[in-house]
Amino acid sequence: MKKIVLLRHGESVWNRENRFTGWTDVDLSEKGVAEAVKAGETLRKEGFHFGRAYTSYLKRAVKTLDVVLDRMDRDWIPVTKTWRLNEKHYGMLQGLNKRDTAEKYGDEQVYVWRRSYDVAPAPLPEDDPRNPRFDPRYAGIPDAALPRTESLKDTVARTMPYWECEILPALARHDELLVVAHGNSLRGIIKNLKGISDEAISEFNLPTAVPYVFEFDEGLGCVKDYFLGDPAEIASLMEAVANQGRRG
Ligand code: DG2
Repeated sequence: MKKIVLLRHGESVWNRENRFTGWTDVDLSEKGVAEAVKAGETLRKEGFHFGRAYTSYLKRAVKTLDVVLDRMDRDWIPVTKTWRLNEKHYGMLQGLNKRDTAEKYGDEQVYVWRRSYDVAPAPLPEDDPRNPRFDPRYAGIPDAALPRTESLKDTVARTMPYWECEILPALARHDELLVVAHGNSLRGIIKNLKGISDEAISEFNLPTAVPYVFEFDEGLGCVKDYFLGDPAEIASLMEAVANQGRRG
């Protein structure tokens, strides 16, 4: 059976501080590194032998992938980095504390910004130094493709062509692939893989560094999916992610 494992990066410094991150390039926290170690060891014990891996341009994902491959003694496999796997761009929310934002605008508004399918937060102004057009790593990308904010729908519009044209076809050459990315860029991919509705995806939260395995048949149809880990612990981690945007 062909398999693709999706992995959200380990806890970042801004996850720890409960701040909207998006395209901000923050590092892993110590706990995040430990989570990545645990994910790598789990994948090794479960007998995975990835032939290729994919990640974003953001260091919390890149470093998680490095740690995972180190624990699996597979540092040598080809790795492709792409901006298309970057996190949803959170626009003007980037940097704000999620709970403070809920205190100011209310739980419902923050839920809409975090989990609605087609509502995007206010965009970064053109002259904002955080605007991706000023970041040299995105220099080769047409300006019109670079977001100043995104809804999940916008994120899906840039991730799925990459999934369909690059990642899925690589299953013809490799039995197992690893994709290390972000809470929302992965939620969009999972929505498409499982045929989850625009409404139902709002209730799906992805915990950090818990491997999520998808199995594919010969026609590359997705036939089975499951997390690696204790279901009760994973459910509680998912609930904790949901609560990050609620008043205390
Ligand atoms: C988080 C997701 O992204 O946040 O951008 O703040 O996965 O890169 O840590 P990640 C962010 P929520 O949508 O869960 O608030």
